[in-house]
Amino acid sequence: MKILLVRPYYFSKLGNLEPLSLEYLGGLLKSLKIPYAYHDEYQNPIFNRKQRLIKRVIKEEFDWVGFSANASGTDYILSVCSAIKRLNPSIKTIIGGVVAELNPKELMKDPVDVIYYDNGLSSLKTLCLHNQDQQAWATIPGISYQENGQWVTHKKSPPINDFLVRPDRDPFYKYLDRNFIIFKGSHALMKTSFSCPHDCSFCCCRILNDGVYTERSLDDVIDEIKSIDHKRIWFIDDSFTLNAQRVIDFCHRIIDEKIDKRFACYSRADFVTSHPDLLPLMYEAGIRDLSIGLESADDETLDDYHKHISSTDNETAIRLLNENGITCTGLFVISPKATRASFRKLIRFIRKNNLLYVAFAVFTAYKGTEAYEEYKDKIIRYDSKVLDNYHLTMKPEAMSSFEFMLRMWSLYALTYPRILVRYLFKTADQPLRRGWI
Ligand code: B12
Ligand code: SF4
Repeated sequence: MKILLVRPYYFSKLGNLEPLSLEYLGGLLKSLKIPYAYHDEYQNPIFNRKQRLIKRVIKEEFDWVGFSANASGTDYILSVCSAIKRLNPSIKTIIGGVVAELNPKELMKDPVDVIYYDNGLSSLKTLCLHNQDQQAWATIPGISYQENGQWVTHKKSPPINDFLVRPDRDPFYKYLDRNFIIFKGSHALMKTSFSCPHDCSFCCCRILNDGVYTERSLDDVIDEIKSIDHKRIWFIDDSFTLNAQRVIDFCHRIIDEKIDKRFACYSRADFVTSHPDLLPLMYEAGIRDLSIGLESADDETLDDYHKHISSTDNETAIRLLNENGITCTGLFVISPKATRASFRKLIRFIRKNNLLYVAFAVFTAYKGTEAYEEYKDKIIRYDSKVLDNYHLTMKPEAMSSFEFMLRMWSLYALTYPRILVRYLFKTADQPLRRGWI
């Protein structure tokens, strides 16, 4: 078995980060001594990318090609699988990732050999060890494959609270000079917990791991942190602060063991407002950046999203973080119900609360979420290309699509110049500071 691990190209100017999903697969393959290579399209020129990938598969004689699929890459992945099969039908194609896990039916197409949606990597280990013997696949949980022209689907393994292996961080170190989060510098990625118990209607993260929130052991987490040769780490847990006691234990371990790193993570406003006393400890441990799903400046929209947090709570959270020297990165989801007044209100909210770092996503009802069930009849476009939070998938209720997108991009135009100037003046990491410089 010789496998090529592919991350399809995606549009993003806001960051260039390691393909952690593939690095975990690489870690497993390395432990099994199975030859593998990475093909990260984000690091290659975009033109000719399909031909380049297919040429590499054939030239380097890979007999398996594995793709990590987000909704925005699915159509492309399927078209590459078709092209590979046309050239050499004996090459096996396997697809994993969020789409496989939440929506495997979408991938049940002829050029696909295996869909991998299991929790964790133990089934992949078994599959790698029995890759030639399709009869042995019959007992592997969390996979789907064709048998006599029919798709066979297997139940998943129970939720996991650990990966079997450490990621192989070769791609991270190899492309470190290109690695960045806009205006925040390079970051290594780490995942220390799985899923989220909250019920935000648009969120697909909460459905992963069968919707069960679990945590890796702190010993293991600390051990991995020490093994990463980089100063800044971004915990990409869906929310790193769901368990306050774990946050406290984490901070004490970092401080006691004199680990000198800077951490960023996702969190919720209600954690900050319920535990303001923990913020100085978090700062001391090196946690300097909390990305918080503030979502909207309107309470009705927050209710609509099932956020269970009010706009006033969001304001309190931003103030508390600013006062404690921790950057609050505000993440907003712009609803198709947004009116002109709500766009204006959002800008006023950002200015009033001295929020520097912000990111805006167009509301997208991903399959598998509650929002999809609510909005599916209103969806007018659902091809992969538009499933990237930068495009509309349904008609805005209060204005034309053109005006909505214009207002959406204006949000960036009105906020990013200030971040740029503060970044250039090296004051972007001083949350209490107001103004442009
Ligand atoms: C970090 C992150 C990013 C980073 C880096 C992405 C990356 N690593 O490639 C950045 C910021 C660049 C990013 C960009 C985007 N992201 Co993003 N991202 C995430 C996040 C927070 C973590 C992903 C991750 O690395 N997890 C850790 C790894 C180890 O876990 P994993 O991906 O689940 O992989 C495991 C299994 O799925 C499986 N597996 C994965 N791939 C494969 C392949 C094979 C062959 C096999 C066998 C198994 C397998 O094995 C892994 C180990 O168990 C997720 C949220 C989440 N909870 O997943 C969103 C998430 C994946 N992103 C999302 C989106 C929408 C995007 C963007 C479109 C946003 C944008 N407008 O920029 C882009 C597009 C990226 C793309 N590749 O297409 C959505 C996807 C929604 C969907 N239904 O597809 C998610 C779920 C967040 C959300 N909004 O709900 N993202
Ligand atoms: S948006 Fe955040 S808080 Fe809400 S369910 Fe998803 S991960 Fe949890």
